[in-house]
Amino acid sequence: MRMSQYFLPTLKEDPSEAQIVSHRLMLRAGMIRQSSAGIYSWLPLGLKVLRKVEQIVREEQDAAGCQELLMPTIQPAELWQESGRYDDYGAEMLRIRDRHDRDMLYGPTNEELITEIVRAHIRSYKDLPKLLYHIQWKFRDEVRPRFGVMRGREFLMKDSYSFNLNHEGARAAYNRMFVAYLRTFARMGLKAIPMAADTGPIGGDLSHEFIILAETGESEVFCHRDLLEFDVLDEDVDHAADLQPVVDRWTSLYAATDEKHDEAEAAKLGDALVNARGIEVGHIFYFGTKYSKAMNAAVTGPDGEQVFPEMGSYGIGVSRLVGGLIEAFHDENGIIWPESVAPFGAAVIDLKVGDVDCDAVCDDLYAKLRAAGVDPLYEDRDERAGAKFADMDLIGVPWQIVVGPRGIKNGVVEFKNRASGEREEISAESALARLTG
Ligand code: 5CA
Repeated sequence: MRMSQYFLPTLKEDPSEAQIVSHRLMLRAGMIRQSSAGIYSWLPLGLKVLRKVEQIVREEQDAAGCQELLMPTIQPAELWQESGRYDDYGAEMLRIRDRHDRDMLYGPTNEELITEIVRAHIRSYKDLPKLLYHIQWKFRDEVRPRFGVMRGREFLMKDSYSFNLNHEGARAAYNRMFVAYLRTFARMGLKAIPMAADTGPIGGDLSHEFIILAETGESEVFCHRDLLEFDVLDEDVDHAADLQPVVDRWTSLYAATDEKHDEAEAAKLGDALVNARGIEVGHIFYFGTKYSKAMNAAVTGPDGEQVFPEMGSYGIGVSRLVGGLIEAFHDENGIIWPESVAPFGAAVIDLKVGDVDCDAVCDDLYAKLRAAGVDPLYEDRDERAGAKFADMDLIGVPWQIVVGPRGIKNGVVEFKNRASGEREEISAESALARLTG
């Protein structure tokens, strides 16, 4: 992408409405634009990151044997009346009436809709287990939408639903999602810690929130210091195997959100107790037959009897993760994207646009990086060097190749790493080789 043509409305000044760094940087980097309280448009740069995050989530769901489908955002009220949640959900639910006076709603979650689909199509125990997910916009009329995409009213969620014949099967599905979540967040460079959590309006008695630690997090959390050192990517994960040992390892040390915090238990940790603030990026629930019974979604069991599938649901805040990533990765100059979610793989910065030699080196680098699939951003605007550096640091592309007339005379470009700030003078060919392996 050429900067001269890119729709990237960056801001020089800090927007006054933003209270936390991720919100401030998302506005300054031209990633989002608020349309009304807690509702945002995703501009090209923001959307690129959102899609990268979404793709990692999708790959790990697929790897765990979860099948993608897509349910609508607008749902009929009847299904929620069947489950009993139409009234329970309260003012957070956006209720709509269509032209035929039918009560509809903008889905805050999808337990009812997925149960209706399974009820219609799955009649026999032979068709279980099933693990299904979608990535779809949700609406919750939050009392206090704030912190940009962190607590929005409209937000993108990945939600999965498991249907099993018995408790053991349901627990295996829960474990699969537990491990898929650890892998998902780790691939984004995030340290997400599973913590015992409350179930709220979703229900059930087994639940974990996945929390990344950040000063601006909305939840107060408590955990054993050693959990911060665990790394799931070190482990060989086979989703077909029994994952209980992996889950046991991750839940062997104390970790709880505020609501589940047990002072006496925590006191036993002494100095090893971390009391911090955290951002909930995922939440998984096991709630047995709560919805299958209420909605009469029975299957025929092996002996012809009626069995209500055991269910769980598993959410990831896809749009919230974009803010969470910035909370975890930034400095005073802007965002520092981990490579796995970076909007562009590298930037080529032409310091003297119009200079035949600079333009030729940059054009060549840009073409070769594109051909190699690096997805480069080409800073080809006729701007001051200072402004170019500031914008590039702000939007956080992991690698920058700076091309100027002085370097070209010596046969070198500057190769800069955004995260470490380290700069090296190397040939354009070496820079290319570094990025294309
Ligand atoms: N049905 C279950 C699991 S699919 C469910 O809805 N769980 S949830 O309420 O915990 O939401 C799942 C995830 O969505 C949360 O962990 C959080 O990361 C994200 N989320 C929830 N509310 C918001 C919000 N207002 N803005 C942004 N993300 C949100």
